[in-house]
Amino acid sequence: MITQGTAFSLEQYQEEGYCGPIQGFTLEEAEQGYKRFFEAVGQSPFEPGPTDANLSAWHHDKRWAYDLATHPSIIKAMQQILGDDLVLWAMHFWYKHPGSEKYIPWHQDINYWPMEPAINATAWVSLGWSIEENGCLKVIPGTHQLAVEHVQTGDEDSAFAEGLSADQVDEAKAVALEMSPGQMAFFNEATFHGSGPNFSNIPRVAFSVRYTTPEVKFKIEEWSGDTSRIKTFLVHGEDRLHLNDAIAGLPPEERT
Ligand SMILES: O=C(O)CCC(=O)C(=O)O
Repeated sequence: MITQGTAFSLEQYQEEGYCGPIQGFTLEEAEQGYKRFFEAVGQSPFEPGPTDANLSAWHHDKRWAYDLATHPSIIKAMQQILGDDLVLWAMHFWYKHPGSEKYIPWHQDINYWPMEPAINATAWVSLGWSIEENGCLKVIPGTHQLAVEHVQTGDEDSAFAEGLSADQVDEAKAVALEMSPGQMAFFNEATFHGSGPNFSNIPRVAFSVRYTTPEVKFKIEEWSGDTSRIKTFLVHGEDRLHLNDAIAGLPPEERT
């Protein structure tokens, strides 16, 4: 069910490991981001289809993506969660074209990330409609306290090779975060989350951004994925520790 979107609640985030949907962006901002997304993958929003484009780290060189990633409503909530010193370290667009059979298996993000200590807050922003039929984001409240081993999914429709095994996940407790354009949700590095295929004719266009604090060191040499996706941008406050200077990024200046 699409709801109005409440205010960010730190209490809910801390107790349940997530908070949302919240009306973070205006409808105009979301529509602009939606259009920019399709422009960037070379498609018309009226004829959305599969894409082979790399959907990660667009904020490194596209100013509009950087502006989405550092939107004031995201920063405001991140300040409550993480404090004043904020480091943006990753961004990914999550796109499911109409009829896409791919699903995101239940997982905990921290399983894939070598960061120490494990401190992360993710903002997941819906630029279009996210509903059950097009595979909206789902979370399982309270799972953010758990550390669970991941297994091979062995399923070609799974977007990830590793996920949580079915016996670890109580799907009856899952909350489907249906969202209208501009709504967003926050969750932490351990919260169980995933999403189903897109059985509808409505594309699901969203992005997530990952924030941490300067005390976290990225062990980039242990990363098995594409390390060029990881750069640290100090977007608020100060970095007194300089643990990640080797992978520090600068905001793109051009409005591309
Ligand atoms: O968009 C989705 O369905 C999954 C998103 C996700 O796994 C994430 O943001 O960490």
